[in-house]
Amino acid sequence: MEYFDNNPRPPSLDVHSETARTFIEQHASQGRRVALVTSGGTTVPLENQTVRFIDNFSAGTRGATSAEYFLESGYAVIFLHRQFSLLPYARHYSHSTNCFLDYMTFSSSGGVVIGDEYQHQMGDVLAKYKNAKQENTLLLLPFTTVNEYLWHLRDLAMSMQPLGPNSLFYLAAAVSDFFVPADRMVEHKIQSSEEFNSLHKPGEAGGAEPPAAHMEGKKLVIDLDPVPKFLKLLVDRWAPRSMIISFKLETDPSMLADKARYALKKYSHHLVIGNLLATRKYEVLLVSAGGEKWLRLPENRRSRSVTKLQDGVDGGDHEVIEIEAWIVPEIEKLHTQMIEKGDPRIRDG
Ligand code: PAZ
Repeated sequence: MEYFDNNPRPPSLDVHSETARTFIEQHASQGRRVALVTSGGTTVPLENQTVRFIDNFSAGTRGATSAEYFLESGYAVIFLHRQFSLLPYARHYSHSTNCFLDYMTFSSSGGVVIGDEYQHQMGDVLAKYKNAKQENTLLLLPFTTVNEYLWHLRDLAMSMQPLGPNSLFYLAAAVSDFFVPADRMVEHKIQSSEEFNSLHKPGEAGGAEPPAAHMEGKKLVIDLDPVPKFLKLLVDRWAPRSMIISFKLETDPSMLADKARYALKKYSHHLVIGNLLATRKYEVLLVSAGGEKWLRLPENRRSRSVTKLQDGVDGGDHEVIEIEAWIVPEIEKLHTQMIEKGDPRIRDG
């Protein structure tokens, strides 16, 4: 594919590929299903020595939470995530709403211990985390840019091919639709002051065209190329025997179902999960060849807490449910059907 001829292979890929291959071989030999979960937003750098970049919205909550439920369901998980976004298990304690230090206190002897009120919840998370480590069922691979993401996705998909239908792609990352191709990227920081920006000339980035991001007078002009439709390639070429689940994020409720249906038709994969930015934590729309279904948490089971220290209860006495606890079993069921009865897309001709 032209994209990979023209955009540089990330230096981290060789080591990540090697680690992933070993991980996949281990789980293939144990007959375990492997899920590649992508998570977090990709960046689009404007300069090669990057000072400025465009980002995509995503905290990584969907990916990190789902990864935990896949692990609980017996999958091994390759967690391809935006560097410094939320991670499975650590997500409960790591982000800015709560500092992990808030969970700690001094014991009577002066040592540091977990506060009594957090012992139970933390012990639970710790046990699952330790189990994933011991069984080597969770592999964390970071990306930052959309280019790193695409190279990793292709490479991991090829490495997962020997797993056949025992492999699953859960594409929760928010991937940029536009990017700056390598031959239109300037090397150095774009100068905002007119005295210096006259140094930037058309063709400076090395290609025939002007740099994708450049100053015109006082204005920064950014002219991005479309990111190639990688989902088509994943479905048709890189992972033709895998179960593939994509996400569709919208902000306009009137568009969500149509866009999700359109994506399913266009890419012919297994499932599109539609979600709205404002309600993504408690409702999603599942669209597959078998039909459509909303998963909606009851009001009294949605997390209303602004801080994680209060997570677990909703202010009443109902336990909070994470919507991923409902999404992942739906997927597991579809995946089992596909493994046992064959790929519905192929049977239906
Ligand atoms: O990471 P998060 O929990 O804050 O958000 C999750 C999400 C909305 C990014 C994800 O559910 C999603 O829809 N990902 C695909 C986005 C897209 O490219 O359409």
